[in-house]
Amino acid sequence: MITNLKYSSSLLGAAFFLIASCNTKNKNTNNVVATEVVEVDPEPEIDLNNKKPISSPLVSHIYTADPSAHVFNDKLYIYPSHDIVTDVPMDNEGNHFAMKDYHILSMDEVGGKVTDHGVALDVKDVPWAGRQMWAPDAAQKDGKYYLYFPVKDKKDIFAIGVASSDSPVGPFKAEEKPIAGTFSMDPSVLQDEENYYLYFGGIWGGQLQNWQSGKYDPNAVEPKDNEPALKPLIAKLNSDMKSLADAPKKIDLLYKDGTPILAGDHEKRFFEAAWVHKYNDKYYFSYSTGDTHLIAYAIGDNPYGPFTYEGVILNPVVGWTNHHSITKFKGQWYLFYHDSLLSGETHLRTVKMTPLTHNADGTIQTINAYK
Ligand code: FUB
Repeated sequence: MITNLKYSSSLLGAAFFLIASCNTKNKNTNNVVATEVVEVDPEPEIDLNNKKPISSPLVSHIYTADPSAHVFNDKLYIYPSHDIVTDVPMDNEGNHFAMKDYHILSMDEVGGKVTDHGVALDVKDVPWAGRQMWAPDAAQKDGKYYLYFPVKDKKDIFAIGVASSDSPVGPFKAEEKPIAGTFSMDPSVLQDEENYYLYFGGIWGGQLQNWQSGKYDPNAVEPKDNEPALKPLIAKLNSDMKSLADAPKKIDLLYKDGTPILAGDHEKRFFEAAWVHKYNDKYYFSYSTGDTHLIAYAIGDNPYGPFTYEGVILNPVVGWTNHHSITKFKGQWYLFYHDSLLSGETHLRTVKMTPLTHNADGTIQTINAYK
C-alpha cells in the first residue's frame, strides 16, 4: 500500500484538484533545516462532475477502511481498519496510515442501524506490536471468534497476528507472538467446509518484495517488468486457528493463455487486499492492483489456485487505496469497499457497501462507485 496526494473534492459535482504530486518533510541536521522532497504516487483522477456516490458511508463518526465483512449467526459484521488523523507525512510506504486499534461494526439488516462496538483490540495490548494496525479479517469456529491483523513489529517489519474472543465484536485477546511463518500484511480468511485458509501479502509498504529470498531483505526490489509478478500467499490454518498447518504457498495468478501475470502489468498484477469467495463451486480471488487503483478478480477451481484473471470488480474510488470484501447476506451478494470522499484525505477513509452481481456465465459485473 502506499499513499499520496491530498485533493479537494467538495461533495458532488465538484471539481477534483490534485494539489501536489510530492510531499515535503523537514529534516534537522546539524542545526541546518533541509527540506527533503518525498515522491508520492498520484491518486486516480476521478471525474465527479454530475455524479453521485452509489452508496453512503456506513458510519461517519469515525473513519474506517478495508472492510472485511462476514455473516455470523445471521448478523452482518464488518472488520475494518480504523483510520486516524496523524501528522506523519505521506510517503510511498504508507507511513501516514498510522492506525492504533480496531473497531467492529455490525448490522441486522442492510440499510438498518450500524452499531460501532468500540475498541475491540488496541495496539498497546499486542505484546509484539510496534505500529500501524492495517487491514484485518475475522473467522468463527466452534463458538469462538478470531481476529487476524497485520501490524509492524518493534523492528518495523510486518507480520500477522491473531487474537481471540467469545464474542464476534470482542474485546479480543492477542497472542504473545505473531503467527509463525507469516509476513507482509492484509490477511483474509476463507472458510471452506471445515477448512480455514489464510491469504496474505501486499507489495510496496506491505513489504512482500522484501521476502523473495525467504528472509526479510530490506534492500530487495520488485521483479523486472517482464518477469512474473510477486505472488500472494495462502496457508491452511490449524484447528487451533492460531497457527499454520503448512508453510505458506505462493498463489499463481495467470493470464487466460496460462502464463503468469507479469510485474509490469500494473492493471492486472497483485498489489494487496487478497479476498476469496466461493460461488457455484468456483473460487474467486479478488485483489487490489494498487497504483492502478482497481479491484480485479481471477477464478480458480480450489482455494490454492491457480487463478485465471477475469476482469475488474470495482473501478478506482476517491483516494489512493482500493480495498474490498465480498459476502452474501440474506440471499444477496455485496461488495464492501471504502473511499475518501467524506474527508478529502487519502488516509481518512469511509466504508460502504453495494450489491454485487454474478452474471450467468460466472463473471462479475463491474461496479462504478460514482454515477
Ligand atoms: O489501511 C492500510 C492499508 O491500506 C491496507 O492494509 C491496504 O490494503 C490499504 O487499503
